[in-house]
Parts: sequence; structure tokens; C-alpha cells
Amino acid sequence: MLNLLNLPPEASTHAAEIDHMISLVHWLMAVMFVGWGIFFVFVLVRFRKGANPRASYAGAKGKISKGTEVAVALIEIILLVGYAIPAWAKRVKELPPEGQAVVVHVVGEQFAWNVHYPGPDGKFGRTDEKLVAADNPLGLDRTDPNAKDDITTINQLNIPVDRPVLVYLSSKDVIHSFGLYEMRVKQDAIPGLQIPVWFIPSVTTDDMRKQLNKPDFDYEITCSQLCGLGHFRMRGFVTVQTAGEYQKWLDDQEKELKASN
Ligand SMILES: [Cu+2]
Repeated sequence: MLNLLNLPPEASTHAAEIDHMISLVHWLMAVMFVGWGIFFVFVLVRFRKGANPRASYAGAKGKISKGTEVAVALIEIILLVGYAIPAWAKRVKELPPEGQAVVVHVVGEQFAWNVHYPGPDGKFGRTDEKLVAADNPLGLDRTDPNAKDDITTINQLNIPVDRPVLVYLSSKDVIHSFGLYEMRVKQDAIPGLQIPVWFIPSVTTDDMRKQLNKPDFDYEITCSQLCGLGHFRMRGFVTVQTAGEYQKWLDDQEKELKASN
């Protein structure tokens, strides 16, 4: 089924589980589509006017229809209780401990993704909407001691492979949706709320390029919620790196920040 669905490659530890669920739901839909289709044709023939000049007011008497309805309901309950609810509990309700995870803030706006790293001190600096300007889209208060080393990027999220990444999502204007297809991550970004979403990337960008044999492949952040006229160009990139490469990237950002001060 998954081959037929032609889903993007899997690049997070929970992706296979999500795909398994998608596959099961599609199998159920496929069986029901074919089943109901056959039943529809059967009914057209069986109850044609020529064979039934007078309508029957009693309705169907067979047990098959009730049996199928119960079976479909049971399968749906199994999918919900056995797969969807446990997956939700594990994926959404439980967060990785912040000490182990890479924590970033991502703020959507029309039409870009602002990324905020806490810097070497691990503390996010204060942000204030009054400070928002063209060169400070996050409204970061650089006079705050915690903000001095904070790294910010636009449309570029660098993360290390095989470590939990905990993203706190919010939005400056309208509802956006943070979609990382290869990671099987999708979460709305809502103004006034800070919503956590987490995953463990399992394949670096370089390895994925080799795997797909596409040297210019990049993981993307897609806005998955129609958010305005520029929605189509609200597109960011995710670079999944080895621990060493990621540390080097952070150091480079830090150097750049110091140089600009
Ligand atoms: Cu958007």
C-alpha cells in the first residue's frame, strides 16, 4: 500500500509508525470503496423497476448489511483505540526532557519562518513585539543578558541527527502550519500560543541526498495552512547534520554574531 501511496522518504524515528497507520487506514478505505461499489451495482440490478413493479415497504431483511456495518465500526474502533490514541499519547502528550533535546523557537509570519536558538547559555532571550523591525523580525531584546548569544535565522533550521528536537511553535499574524514531510511532522502555528512539537531526525541531509541520488535535495519546512497571498512562497529549509557539523554551524553563527556587534 505504501508503495502505491508514494509518500516522501522517511527521515525521523517515528515516521514508520505514522506510515503504518496511514497504510492501515488506506487499506480499510480501499476495501470499503470496492465493497460499496460492488454493492451499489448489485442494488441497481437487483431492485430494477422491471423486476420490482411494486416497491417493498418492508426494506432489507438480510443479516449481511448489519454484519458489515458492525465489522466496519469495529475496525474503525481498533484503528482509533489501538493505533491513533496511543500514537497521540506518545507523540504529542509526552515531550523529551529539555536537557537532552535541542530546543528551538519557530515563529511563523506572512510569509517566512523565523528560527530562534538560545545560544551557548541555553537560555532564550526576551522578545518583545514592540521591538519587531525589518532587521529584527523576532523582536529580540539584545539588551537582555540571555539574548546576547541568541542565534536567529530566517527560513533555515539546522538540527543534529539522532537527537530529539523540540520546537516551540508560534505565529506573529495568522495561523500557519509547520510541515516537515520527511519527518512526518505537522503542527499548526497559532498567534498567542506556543505549541511544542518534537521529533528525532534519523537521516542527515547528506545521507538523504545519497539515498535519493539527488545532490540538490533539501528537507523543507512547508506552510501547510493557506495563510495569505504569499502562502506558496512560505518555504524554509531544514539541514540535518552530524553532531560535529551542527556544533561547527553553531560556532560559525556565534562568530558571525560577535563580528556584527
Ligand atoms: Cu503560512
